[in-house]
Amino acid sequence: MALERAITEAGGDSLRFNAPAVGLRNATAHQVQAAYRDVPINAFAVTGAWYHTQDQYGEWWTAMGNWNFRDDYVNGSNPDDASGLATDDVDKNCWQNDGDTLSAYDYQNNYYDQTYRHTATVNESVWQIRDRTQGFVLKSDHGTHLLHFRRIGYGCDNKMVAGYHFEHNQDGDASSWGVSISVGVMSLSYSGDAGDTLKKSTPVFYNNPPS
Ligand SMILES: [Ca+2]
Ligand SMILES: [Ca+2]
Repeated sequence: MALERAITEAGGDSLRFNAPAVGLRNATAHQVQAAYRDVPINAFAVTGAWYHTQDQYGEWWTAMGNWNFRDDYVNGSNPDDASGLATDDVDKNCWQNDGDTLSAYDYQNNYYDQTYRHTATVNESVWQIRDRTQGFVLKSDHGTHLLHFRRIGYGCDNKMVAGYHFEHNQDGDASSWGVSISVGVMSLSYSGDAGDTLKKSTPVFYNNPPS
């Protein structure tokens, strides 16, 4: 708030500014600074899908979530971002959790390894992404989050549902967060200041088992 403080000291908040880049006219210094600080709604997008794999080693349904920042969005900072994938209706008589993975890349597809598993249950997977910038590049520009189920039996209807969630945050000081997640929603509780956050969720998505 250095700008606002300087303006207050120079004569108060009566000064008005135009900031067309963030859609503001005749705004106070405080409003302009807040608008530039917020994470823009189009900073990133999320998608989700199930895919099916079958080979000589077995058969799997995999829930997949993807996030992708605008290539020109370059702001990564504390706290860690959150990538969350949740499933439901997976009949464990036929399908066994077979692990989760997350892969992150910059916009030129260079792999970024500063990602950490936060929570893994039989139906859910949440990872932390240490979003950082280097040379005007966001190291975690995009990535893929997978949760695999391997067939262990027959006789189920094999219908499954999933939801994918991604929360970006920046310029906070919280050192950690806790999470609750379902296919419909993911909620983070930060240990301190979250900074500015933007969360996006896919609609719940279904697999398409052969009948
Ligand atoms: Ca991108
Ligand atoms: Ca962050």
